[in-house]
Amino acid sequence: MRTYLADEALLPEGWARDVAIDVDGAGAIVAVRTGAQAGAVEGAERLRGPVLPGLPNLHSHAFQRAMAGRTERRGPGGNDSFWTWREVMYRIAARFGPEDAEAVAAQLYVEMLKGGYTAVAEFHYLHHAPDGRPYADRAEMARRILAAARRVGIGITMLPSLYRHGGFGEAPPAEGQRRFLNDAEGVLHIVATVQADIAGGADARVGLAPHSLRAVSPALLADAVAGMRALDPEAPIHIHVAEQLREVEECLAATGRRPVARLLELAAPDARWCAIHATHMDAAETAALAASGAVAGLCPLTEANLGDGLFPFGAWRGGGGRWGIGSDSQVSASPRHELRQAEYAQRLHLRARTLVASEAQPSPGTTLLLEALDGGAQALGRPVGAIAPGRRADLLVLDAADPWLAGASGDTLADAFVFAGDANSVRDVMVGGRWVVRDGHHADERATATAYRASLARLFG
Ligand code: NGQ
Ligand code: ZN
Repeated sequence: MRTYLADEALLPEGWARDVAIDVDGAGAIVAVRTGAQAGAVEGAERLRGPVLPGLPNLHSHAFQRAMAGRTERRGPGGNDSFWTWREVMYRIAARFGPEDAEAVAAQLYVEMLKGGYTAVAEFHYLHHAPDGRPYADRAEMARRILAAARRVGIGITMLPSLYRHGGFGEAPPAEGQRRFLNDAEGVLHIVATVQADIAGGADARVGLAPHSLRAVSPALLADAVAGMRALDPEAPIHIHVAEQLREVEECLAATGRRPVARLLELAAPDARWCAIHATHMDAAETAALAASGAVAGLCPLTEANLGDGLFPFGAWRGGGGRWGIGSDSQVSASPRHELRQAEYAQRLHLRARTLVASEAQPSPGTTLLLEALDGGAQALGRPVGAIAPGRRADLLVLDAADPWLAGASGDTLADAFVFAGDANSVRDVMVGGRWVVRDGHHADERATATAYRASLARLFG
């Protein structure tokens, strides 16, 4: 058992001073006390700045880190959109080998840790060899990503993705999608393999990700979810839904329902579900999905980058909807910038400020952090996202010497952290009771970056 002392820390009920955090040998928080006097706890380690829970990243496609900044050019003829971006993404995805998958994920996960994400949900669909044939070990690619996460020390919820069709109505998959394809049995084999690898480890979990209502038929969705439930009744299930208007139109044409309405009718999502994006919902869909207890997986910077549209944040939160943030296409590995964008998108749209704050909690920074921690932890299906007994000891120590945070504490500090500055103010990062970032550096960052550069040379050389 170790005890850590923080001058101030963000607890589930808000900021507290002189916080003592007891962590057991397995990396779980066992007790939290406030008003603890310095020196009163024998052998305690003093944390070197304000402390936040590490943030859960609820949506990542790790390989897309290699594409960040390389998909911005105007294509022939212009008219660039999500769909032309996706073509570019498929061409790059086609080049990845297992070694690249691992090297790119390791680099990304180091960056995430340094930015303040201590756990990630990896929505993994790059399963097979470039010709579409499964590797000798069908779970090869998933295991490479899991290996990267373990090596650099980030918590992970591995979500093998089920992809079968190229569009609504069981359209045949396109050439660029062949590496993604499985039937229910194929994806559940990957799930079971990862589950055995993890075998009760506290910093990893496995769930399932039916890719989207475009990529799975209703029967396949039902089969795969039932199979997942047989392996783990509480496992998280994530699905992309209603990200683009074209998707809404195609879903309406094929099924007579909008995508979120269709998801509600087919799958009856509950608190074990995470609806990724859920950008385009009408008022009834928003109310019903929020009331289901499912988490909305917002990826604000990616959604801006891809021109997706605007999530109905006010109505969602008004309906008690839970939400969290994901880095998705990896244009940023910084949770504070995702949170900032979540609020800024609404400010631009509504021409108003402090939109998530309330009379009871006037700080948007604290509100955004607490809600994203809560929803993120729920979506990852792991006991993270809070400094509280029973949770993993996933902690961020901010840099008290960063001028952007000078003189700020409590809610003001949260507001400064989310809304001001560009530097990374995260100093030390602990995952499951182990320090993985110290003074802004990860012990493996050089080796990881070298392997990443070698991979990029292979992919783009
Ligand atoms: C993905 N990404 O699976 O990587 C998707 C694009 C699709 C985002 N939606 C592919 N941001 O949705 O068909
Ligand atoms: Zn995605």
